[in-house]
Amino acid sequence: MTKEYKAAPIYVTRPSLPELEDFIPSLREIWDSKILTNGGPFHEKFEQQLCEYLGVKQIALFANATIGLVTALQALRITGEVITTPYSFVATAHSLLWNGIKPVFVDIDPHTLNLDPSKIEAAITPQTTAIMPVHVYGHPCDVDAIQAIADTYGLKVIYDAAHAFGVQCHCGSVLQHGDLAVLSFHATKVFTTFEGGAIVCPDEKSRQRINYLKNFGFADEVTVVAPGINGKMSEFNAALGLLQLKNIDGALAERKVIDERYRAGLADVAGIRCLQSAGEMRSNYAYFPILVQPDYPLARDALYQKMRDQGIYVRRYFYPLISDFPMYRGLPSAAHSNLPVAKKMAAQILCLPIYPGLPHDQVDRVLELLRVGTYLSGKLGGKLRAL
Ligand code: T4K
Repeated sequence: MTKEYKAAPIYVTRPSLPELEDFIPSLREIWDSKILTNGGPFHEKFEQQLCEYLGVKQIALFANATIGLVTALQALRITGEVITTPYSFVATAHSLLWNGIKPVFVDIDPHTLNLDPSKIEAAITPQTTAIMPVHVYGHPCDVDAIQAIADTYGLKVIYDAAHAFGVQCHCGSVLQHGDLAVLSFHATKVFTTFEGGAIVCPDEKSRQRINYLKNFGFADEVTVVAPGINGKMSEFNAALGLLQLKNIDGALAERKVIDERYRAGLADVAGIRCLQSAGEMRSNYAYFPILVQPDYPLARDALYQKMRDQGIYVRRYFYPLISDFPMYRGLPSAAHSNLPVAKKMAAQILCLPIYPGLPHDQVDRVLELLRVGTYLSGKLGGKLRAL
């Protein structure tokens, strides 16, 4: 028998915030100094401490990751065609369109759901100038294989690392890979500054160009070197970021416990596949994606609806595919025949709630509901999928 739940809603994520009292002294400092933005003291300190925490050389802070992606492409003077994944948040491809670049979609790997390196070469044309892969859910791409292709064909690599805060691969921070990597600090991310983002750069020269570009192109008071944009992070976001750095390890540890609880609880549920790590040395447990496979008694959308009816706001990240949105679907590379794996995965994906502070009995409530599908199916002789 199903149980009637009248509990509070459970969202796919909730931001992890410091105590308000701990933020007040920073706010007072900002009020007193009246330095609100344009690279103030909190901004400078946050950049420094982020580099140390993440183990990277240079960082340029941004107002959000989308402006970061747009600027990264400008900084590297990318034009023509860029190879990218259809399986991501729409901002990835939008950053290309904002630069007048044609996205060329390549299919994904069925295990990691990241861009499949073995399919990249066939998509390269004389117009290709770069590859924009995404570390989806914070699982690292096959960075070595992608770099080898980029080196062979003289392409730049810009990682959309919006999900990859704190992730380490075989050689340290995954953010060191590629020519540039772009982080998001949006409210829904493992590390949030309300809104925010950053570009991880290999050296001071590239950071300098990025800093000009994010400040209207100003190199000094009277010199404008490029048609830059306003992508600056404010002092408020930077001050919050500094506080967040103090709590991030605890937050990741809490996520890990929830991740393990889901995995243990789903191990014997037929038709539900949990995504495995992509070999990272340190994960950030940013999302908990499951694949609802054909042998699960409910179709993915029926399960999605059933959970929402119970106040559990799971999400279908990333369905629909970017390549199915109107501004992309006319591209030859957007054809479903070109993206069979992405199409299949987008139809099966469901992201379960995971965030620090999510009570374990709520995780169990989610698990119970996932098991109810199996129970009901038994009662109905496996006919539930057709209902
Ligand atoms: N690249 C990738 C791969 C990305 O995933 C993203 C963003 C970007 C680039 C661009 O990064 P930014 O320019 O945003 O820095 C969310 C986010 O808005 C988006 O940032 C994120 N990816 C994407 C995966 O998810 P929605 O439309 O699903 O968010 P929303 O508002 O429905 O929030 C989901 C749940 O989170 C809510 O049900 C409750 C909770 N929530 C949300 C917000 C905004 C809160 O508790 N508090 C909040 O303030 O897009």
